[in-house]
Amino acid sequence: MIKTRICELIGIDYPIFQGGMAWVSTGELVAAVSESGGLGIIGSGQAPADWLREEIRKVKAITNKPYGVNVMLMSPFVDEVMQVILEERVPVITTGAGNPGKYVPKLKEVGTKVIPVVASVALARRLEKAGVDALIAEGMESGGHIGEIGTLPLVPQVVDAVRIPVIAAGGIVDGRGLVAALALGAEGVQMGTRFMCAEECTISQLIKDRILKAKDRSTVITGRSTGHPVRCLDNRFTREMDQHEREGMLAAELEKLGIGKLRLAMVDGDIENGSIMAGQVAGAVRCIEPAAQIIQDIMQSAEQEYKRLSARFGDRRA
Ligand code: TUI
Repeated sequence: MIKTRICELIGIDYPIFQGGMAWVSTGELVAAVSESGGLGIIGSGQAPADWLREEIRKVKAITNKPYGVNVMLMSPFVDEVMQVILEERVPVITTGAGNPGKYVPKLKEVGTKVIPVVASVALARRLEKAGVDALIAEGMESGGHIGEIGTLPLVPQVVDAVRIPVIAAGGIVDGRGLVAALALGAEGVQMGTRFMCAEECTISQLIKDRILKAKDRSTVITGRSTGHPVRCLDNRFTREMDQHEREGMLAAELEKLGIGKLRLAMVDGDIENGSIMAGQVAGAVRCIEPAAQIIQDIMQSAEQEYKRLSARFGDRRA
């Protein structure tokens, strides 16, 4: 049985987080993941507070198990979203795209566990000092808004810099990834792209089909010149953005062209003009299956992989 400090800290059976994804991880998927023993996380993105409260209530109506909310710190509604989180006594929050330090004391007061996503050692150190409970070290293999360091170099450097538990994210899709993350010193994994293809995920079927068709080189990074690089599946939208960037379009104009494009992809299923944020593992997602099956498959194959490694390389005297 693979159990770590993170399982104990938040009361989950398996050290698997379903990454909070705007327009993707809504109440249905989150409840299914949490009910299966992982941690489902609502992606609040740039949604208003009322929307979030409804999704939280959906989850609470289906499961009594712990769940989380991801707060996108660049959202114009971030303060109202934090207020809903405090009022609804959300068990766990994760944060992305910024430094959540100023919210930590109030969240801790109501018992919400705070687990920020970091893409650098410097921010990891600062947030441990601010009192967060754990960290997610996310490499640039991830989908969506990304940092600059790959998961393999980032995770051990963050692990060595802090004492709180670290969860690895970016480029993880199966049991081999979980064992690799544990080898790097992480105590769990966060996965987004694979859960996009969970049966309970309510995104357009056209997006799920597009992920199943993806290959290893199907993702690209756009928006480097804006300071907010984003990884998505290659399509008409990314090619147009790329051309605008090469022609020197200003950051503000580029950002304007991105508005509404994530929803256009995930909800409306526009696979050419929408922004299909997904990680480099898109090429390794094989099928659409229930969230419970994804979690069982990861845990089973991780244990198998661990046994294979022990039999091949383990010291039998140990
Ligand atoms: O946040 C994410 N992934 C996201 S957010 C998102 S919505 C969006 N859409 C367009 C542009 C920007 C956002 C889609 N995907 N992942 C977590 C993450 N956080 N990755 C990288 C970071 C990060 C980056 C810089 C965290 C902190 C940071 O610096 C903060 C500081 O003050 O040092």
